Amino acid sequence: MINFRKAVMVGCGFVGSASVFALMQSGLFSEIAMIDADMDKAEGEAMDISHGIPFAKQMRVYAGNYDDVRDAGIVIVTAGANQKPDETRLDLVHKNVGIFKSIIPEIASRDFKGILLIVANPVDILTAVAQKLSGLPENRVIGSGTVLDTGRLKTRLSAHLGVDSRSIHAFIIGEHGDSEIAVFSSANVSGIPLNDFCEMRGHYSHDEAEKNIAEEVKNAAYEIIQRKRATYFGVAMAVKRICECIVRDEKSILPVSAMMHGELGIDGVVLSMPCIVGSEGIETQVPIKLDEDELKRLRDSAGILKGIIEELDI
Ligand code: 6V0
Repeated sequence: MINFRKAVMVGCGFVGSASVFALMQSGLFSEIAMIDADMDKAEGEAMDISHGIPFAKQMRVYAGNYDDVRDAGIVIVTAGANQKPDETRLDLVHKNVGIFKSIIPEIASRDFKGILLIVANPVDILTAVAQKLSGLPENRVIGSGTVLDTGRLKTRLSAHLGVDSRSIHAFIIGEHGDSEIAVFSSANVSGIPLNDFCEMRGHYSHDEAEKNIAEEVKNAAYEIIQRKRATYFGVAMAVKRICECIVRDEKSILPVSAMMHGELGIDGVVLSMPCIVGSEGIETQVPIKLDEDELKRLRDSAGILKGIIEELDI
């Protein structure tokens, strides 16, 4: 029987342990098993995080093994190399595909019935790899995609406009990486078109501001890695938000990595697109409006990812 109150984290490095720390505080799960190639690391992180439980909600966090996957509602994969300074996410592909070849068959062989959430980078490509290696239905293998980047965009716009980031509706779509696209054409603040709201707040140089903000969001990971060698708190909250949508069947719209089947003329490639997310994983994609330039850049982004996927030996 599937237990939606049980999660398994594969990979207990910066991202895996920060995510379990956020999930422990969320009250979403009654147990989280932590798995890592380095067993001591999994044990140490589980011990450390579990000592915070008396200050949150009762649950169990422990070092587990792949048999824990059997009845889990969600398995999250953060195992893999991270970016070093001056490395792109796409530079990680061969290392992390190799790691996925050892992890995903372990999950698939446990007759896993829940949702597989991929976070390791390059996340869109590794989601496609996990879909293929697991043989699970595509809706149940989702990537964290540009949920984090969209959070970064909202954080930046919130500071620019002096308004709560949760009142801003805007998405980063495409690759979680250098070819990502900030969709400003349909962005709005509680229904008010973004440019109108900007003018209400005394900002009139729309093109320049959009260009600067999109660049800052795209380069955020590089800036953080340069300073502290890894990024993990922001993504941990993105992981928590995606798990919330799944466990509570919220049907919220999040830009997760999803397989494209001809939408917007893009086929056979996993990209981050706004999707309705609930207990079945991805229910459906949401066709947000793009202008001509955004659509062209999305198709270019798809072309880059497709070229890489076609070269992989999976
Ligand atoms: P890290 O701190 O090096 O942790 C990686 C962990 O994976 C280590 O503890 C390893 O022991 C473990 N590991 C390696 N191979 C295996 C294996 N075969 N089985 C089990 N465990 C294994 O890296 P960090 O946690 O910083 O990053 C992990 C991944 O997340 C990287 O690919 C990052 O690029 C990616 N990120 C993804 C983000 C997103 O928005 N999707 C954001 C930030 C980082």
